[in-house]
Amino acid sequence: MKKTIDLRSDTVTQPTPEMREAMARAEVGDDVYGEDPTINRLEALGAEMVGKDAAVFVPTGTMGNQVSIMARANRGDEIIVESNAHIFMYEAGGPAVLSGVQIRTVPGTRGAMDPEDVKAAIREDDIHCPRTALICMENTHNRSGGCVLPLENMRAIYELAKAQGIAVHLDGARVFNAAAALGVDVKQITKFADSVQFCLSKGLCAPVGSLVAGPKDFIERARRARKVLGGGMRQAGILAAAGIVALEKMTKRLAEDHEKAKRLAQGLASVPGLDIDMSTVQTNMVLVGTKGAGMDASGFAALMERRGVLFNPSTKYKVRMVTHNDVGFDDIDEAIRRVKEALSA
Ligand code: TLP
Repeated sequence: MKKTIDLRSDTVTQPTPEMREAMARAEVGDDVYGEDPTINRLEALGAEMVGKDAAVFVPTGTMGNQVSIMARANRGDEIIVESNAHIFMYEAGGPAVLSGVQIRTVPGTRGAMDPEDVKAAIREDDIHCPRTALICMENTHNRSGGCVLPLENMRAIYELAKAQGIAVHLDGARVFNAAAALGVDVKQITKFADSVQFCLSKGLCAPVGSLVAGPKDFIERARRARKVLGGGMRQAGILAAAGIVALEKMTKRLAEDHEKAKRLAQGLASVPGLDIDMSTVQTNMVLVGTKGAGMDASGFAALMERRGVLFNPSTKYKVRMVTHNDVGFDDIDEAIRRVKEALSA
């Protein structure tokens, strides 16, 4: 049996042995009473790492984004989001369902909105118009293939939002990948947002969980919103214990996943028919165009699934491959070999 090489997402990562040990030993309590010492430790650590006053532990990145919107917006408000953002594309209409807000999209270049476009999208104070309650950015940007938002772009958007008294939220599901790619402390990124959601369960390998961090009063509202959504967990310190390992240890190894993505991209770029824009291979994702190989993305994914290499279509003619802790450099070489074999057959 050939080994399956799973490049569908970094969400498929298994918790590390150190995480499992920490989970088994975790001291726990009822977190709805604020009595889980391990969750309290994770929240304090997470807040400190991203330079915010407080944090709240949530089960998923989606819930993290949604409670952030709920804590900022009133019904009938509008939020500004990049047109390919996860919040707009993949959260099942959550902002409309949960917060009663409408989304105003602004196009991006590799996820980065033009500050002039953002400025133009902010509503006037007019009885006819919705109120602009929040501006969201996403770093790294998933649908552009894990591209990193330039810090200057984030700064410009943050400053114009501040000038108008509008809050900024960062969907930082993979913000530690962005920090690793830029070679900066993550605070250099999160300082351009009032709140940030970051995932422990993706490249950082925890089985479950995200943190939302921001000012104290905002986190109190987010905690209440989490309760509304049924996300008030009890002895979830078992999960937070893995999250602590994720933050303390796994944030330091992400550059290795980026090296694997580069190696994968370089290997596949030489395969006739496949098309890769190397300048977008900045973190742990590779977008591969399939049109030249006479296949659409789902055809290519199905072909390779039969050969034990898993990845997902991203658009009609592009697949997304994601590197992570559970694929080694040898797996990357093997995946390239299997693709070459499949396309020459
Ligand atoms: N992304 C998943 C899928 O939902 C697409 C993936 O495999 O990449 N923000 C961003 C930028 C994300 O990429 C994701 C997950 C989330 C939020 C949501 O996190 P979860 O899956 O924990 O709800």
